[in-house]
Amino acid sequence: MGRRGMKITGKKTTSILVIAAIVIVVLSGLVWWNFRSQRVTALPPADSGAGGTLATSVAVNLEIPWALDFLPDGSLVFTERPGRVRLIDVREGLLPEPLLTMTGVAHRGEGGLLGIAVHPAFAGNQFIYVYHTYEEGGGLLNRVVRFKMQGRRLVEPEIIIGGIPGASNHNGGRIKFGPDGRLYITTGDAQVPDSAQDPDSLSGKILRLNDDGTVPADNPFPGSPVYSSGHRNPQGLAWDSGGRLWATEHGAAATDELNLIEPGKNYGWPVIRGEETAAGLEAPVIQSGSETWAPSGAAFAGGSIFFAGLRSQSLFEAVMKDGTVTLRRHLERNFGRIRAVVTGPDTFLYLLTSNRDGRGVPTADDDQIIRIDPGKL
Ligand SMILES: [Ca+2]
Repeated sequence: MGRRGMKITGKKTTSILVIAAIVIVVLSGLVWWNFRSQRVTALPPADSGAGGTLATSVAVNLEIPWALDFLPDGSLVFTERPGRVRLIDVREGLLPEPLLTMTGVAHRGEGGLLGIAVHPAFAGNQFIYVYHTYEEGGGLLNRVVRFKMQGRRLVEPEIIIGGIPGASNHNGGRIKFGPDGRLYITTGDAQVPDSAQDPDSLSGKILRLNDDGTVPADNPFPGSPVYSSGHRNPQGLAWDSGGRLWATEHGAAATDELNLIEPGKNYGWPVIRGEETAAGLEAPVIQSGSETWAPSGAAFAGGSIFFAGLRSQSLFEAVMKDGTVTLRRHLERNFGRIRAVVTGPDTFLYLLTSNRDGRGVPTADDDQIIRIDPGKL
């Protein structure tokens, strides 16, 4: 019937059909091109490193990015220390408007808007957690706040834990969900070294909480959020394939540390440092001796713990093999100060530079998020 009908209606219908077909083809092409170009400006495809590209810039002209995490669709959320939470949409790229410009952030010294963590069940609850410094009663404190992502905004702030001692330096600030679904939080000694040894103080600790801020029943000290103590200024957390927790820590004038964290243990600050040991105190697995790494964020990938180096302007890799740990150093002075390293869902490493934090020498593109192919290091 159709073929016969077309013959009957003649040339006019044929012309309309041809024009319609051309319009459809052109529109499809535009949609495809637009989609493709958006993907290119967003996250470079995972195979773009083929042929020798070690590093790809994912975002430029940022202001002191401190932490990042991934949403289930592969988009990235990250903090900028002055108080912004921003989104790199997997299709549209870096959005000019922040998801949130936080009020009440005390951006002083090393403090400000620091850690960020996406809830493991984000697809169901849309929860995103941040750690930030704030001012109260003339002093500085830190807290973790949970938001709900609604469209392209973060709404309904809920304080998960507050009153963590703060200072212009030594605020800790890394937050991450562990494989056990608990939220782990690093806190600094807030420039009061002895507080790291005080079991009743939240400073100089790694804390462990349920996602609503309550204390898990299986924490090492009943009723306390304290998971480990004796830390000076830990800023990196990563779990290896065996579920073991590793943490990086800024030492005093060098003696930076990589520690294997076990519940209830005391990591020694300020009683021991460097190679020193003492009964009841844990020595680091590796430490920097007279060198300064200034280690911050950490990530596990390919059997190694990677960690970012600020003063050292390097990406470190603690290679774990046959029960020994060997340190390798990568990208020295390639990108300046490195604040964090995160393993992406594509198994690439994502680095955050920190060249605009007042201690670096920024280039025209700084600060940046850079994707690294770990297979090419
Ligand atoms: Ca220590």
